Amino acid sequence: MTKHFTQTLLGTDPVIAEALENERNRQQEQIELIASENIVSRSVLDALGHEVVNKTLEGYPGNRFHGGGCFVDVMEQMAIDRARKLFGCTYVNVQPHSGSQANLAVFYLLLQPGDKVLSLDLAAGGHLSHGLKANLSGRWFDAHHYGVDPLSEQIDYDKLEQQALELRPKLIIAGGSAYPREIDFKRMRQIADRVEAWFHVDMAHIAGLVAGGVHPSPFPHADIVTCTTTKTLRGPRGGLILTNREEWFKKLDSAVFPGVQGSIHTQVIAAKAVCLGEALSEDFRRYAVQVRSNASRLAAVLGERGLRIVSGGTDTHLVLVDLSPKGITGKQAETVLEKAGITANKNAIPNDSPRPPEWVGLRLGAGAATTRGMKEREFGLLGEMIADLVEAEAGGKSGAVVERCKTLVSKLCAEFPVYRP
Ligand code: DSN
Repeated sequence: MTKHFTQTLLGTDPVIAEALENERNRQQEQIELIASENIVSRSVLDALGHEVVNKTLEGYPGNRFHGGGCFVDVMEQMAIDRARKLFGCTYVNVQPHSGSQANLAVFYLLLQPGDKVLSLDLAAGGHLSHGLKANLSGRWFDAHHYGVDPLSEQIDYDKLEQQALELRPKLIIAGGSAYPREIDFKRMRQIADRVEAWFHVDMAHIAGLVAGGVHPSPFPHADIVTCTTTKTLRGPRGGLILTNREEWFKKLDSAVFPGVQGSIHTQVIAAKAVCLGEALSEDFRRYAVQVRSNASRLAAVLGERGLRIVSGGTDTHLVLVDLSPKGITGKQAETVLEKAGITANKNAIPNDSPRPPEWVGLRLGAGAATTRGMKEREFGLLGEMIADLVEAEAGGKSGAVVERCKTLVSKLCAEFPVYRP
């Protein structure tokens, strides 16, 4: 046998082997609060690291452009069937390489360049693939955005309706990456119907909450739904497209391949099937309930400690903090948290500066730490630590607080290990 098949990474590429080991340790030793992250199961990792990665395939189960696809057909069909059951819909495409690719395929299916799109503003929690000028979706399509009410910081559906009536968009998009509240899909459907627009829900962040029954489903209201399998759904990096509109089934197949993608990522298809199977379990429903409860606890403690929570709370896994009353930026908060071993990210809040270094938002998510087994008690402690760190940073003297929090973070990480006991 050639050594190609026997040498380990440590032997062939110690630089990358070491970086991977460091990343593994980082994940064990830091508490992950980035809202788009989670920690996949050992079974999902097994699928991602499998020899199936070697297989090239285009097309769909039973109708491939290459031979040798019979086992991947089983995996892809299983992923499709499980996603259908999980989300209660008739068509699922499991091939998109990411959520952005899934969204691009929807644009490809429904729009012509120059068509009008109405989506949530990025600073109000939208997503770049919904028409940001710097993204292809904003360059090739005429994207307009709705915001949130200045007082409630939640979607103002009456205003959105007015905007839709004036604009007459071809597509209205709900969802994004930093909107912490429940979305009224029924109301948005009514608005879309009034202006004869298609209604697309991008449930990337909340897919796991929908699957677990703790957030209303976009079905039956949406014409089309996209998501990632990554975030609260706790699977591999990749996207899904779902619909019940039979007239689109074949067109959607073609929109994904060959419309915007070539061959599939076979190892990811296998891992998607695994994560979708997991999401059908009672354990996952309990997980989703715990995620929401943990996020609520985090928001409550931060609020009690005098931090301003955008929209006053959360209905999801996500908490958005406005740091402007404390006089520090999101970047400063992100940095001081990381020094203490807590990973989070700066984020725009409604009406924030267009310049990321000036953003005053801090986005926190409960998905990953809940997977480690942390509950309300630990999220209460995390809230206290975050408040202490923000105050210390605002006061210009964070050293001692960072050291104290680091010790507590280490204890929590040891108590709730990742992969290895
Ligand atoms: N959309 C980005 C986020 O929410 O962090 C990545 O998925």
